[in-house]
Amino acid sequence: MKAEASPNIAFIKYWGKLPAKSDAERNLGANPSLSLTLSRAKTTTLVEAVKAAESVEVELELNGKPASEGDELKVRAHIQRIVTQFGAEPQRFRVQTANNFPTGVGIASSASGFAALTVAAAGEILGRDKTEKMLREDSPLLVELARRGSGSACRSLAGPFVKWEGRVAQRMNIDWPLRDTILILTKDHKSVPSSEGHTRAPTSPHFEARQKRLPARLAAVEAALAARDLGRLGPLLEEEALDMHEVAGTTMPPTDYLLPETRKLLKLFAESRQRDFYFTLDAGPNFHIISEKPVTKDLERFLDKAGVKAETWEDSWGRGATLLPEGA
Ligand code: 2P0
Repeated sequence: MKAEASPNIAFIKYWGKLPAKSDAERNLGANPSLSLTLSRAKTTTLVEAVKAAESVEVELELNGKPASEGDELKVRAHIQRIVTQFGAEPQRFRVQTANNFPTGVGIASSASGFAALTVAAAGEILGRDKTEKMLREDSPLLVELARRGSGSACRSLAGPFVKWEGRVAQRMNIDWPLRDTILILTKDHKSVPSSEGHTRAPTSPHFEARQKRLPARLAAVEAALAARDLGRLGPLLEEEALDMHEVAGTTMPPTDYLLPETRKLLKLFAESRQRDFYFTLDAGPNFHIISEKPVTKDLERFLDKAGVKAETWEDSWGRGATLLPEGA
């Protein structure tokens, strides 16, 4: 069956995990996080059982090409997890997955990837009706499975705003059509995978202080969202992005995701107080610009002033993962 999911961009970031003694405890965030699910950027994933097998087997195609052994192992482990959870028979699965956006550059492709994989595999194993019901009801089981694949994936099942705390990820009762204009400064793959960044996070001398600051910041973000007040939300987003990167940049060894061009633009943002658009950053050097109105023209002026070149990807709020109709 085929499923589609979009990445999400965190307003309060998951950075650091609780120690896990079993697969069931995988990817539990050290702190709650909250995100905006996008709609235009999408991962589309087909999972098809091709024949009975003694153990779960996977043939994986990524963006139209055979995948690396490492990626195939990760996908096999995830499908195994789903087969075990639903008590299904092992089979050989054909998995074809493609992104319509650049991969590994700070547009959370592991979130959309594991959300789409979870929904497509559940659809193939349980059938369409049961899976669609689980999606409609924000099934804790789907949340659990997606999270074990990749933490942030549990926030891509629903939208537009999802809060993830411990084992629970739930859509918030807020409709606010926010935009995310992504400034792609580079399409190079990040040098340190997020999973490694998470492992290093507690070694930063700022990690504990960040954990202490987060409850108040999360509450302030929730209040600004409820009031649909961008003037209140924006500065909190920027503060949070800088806080996460401060932690990442001071771990042992340091994980500096930012480029000189990122820093030039950060300086310009700090100098420009009067604006109706605000930045956040994922685990990468590219900016996510959050606004209510289109801001491409303002951003062109910003980039010119900083002497920085970037491609833009205009996206906006979405409602989460879906199964695609037969034949799509
Ligand atoms: C987030 N990020 O909250 C944070 C902010 C990146 C920066 O979650 O190891 O790919 O697969 O659970 O979810 C990226 O980490 O990590 C991430 P795993 P994931 O969106």
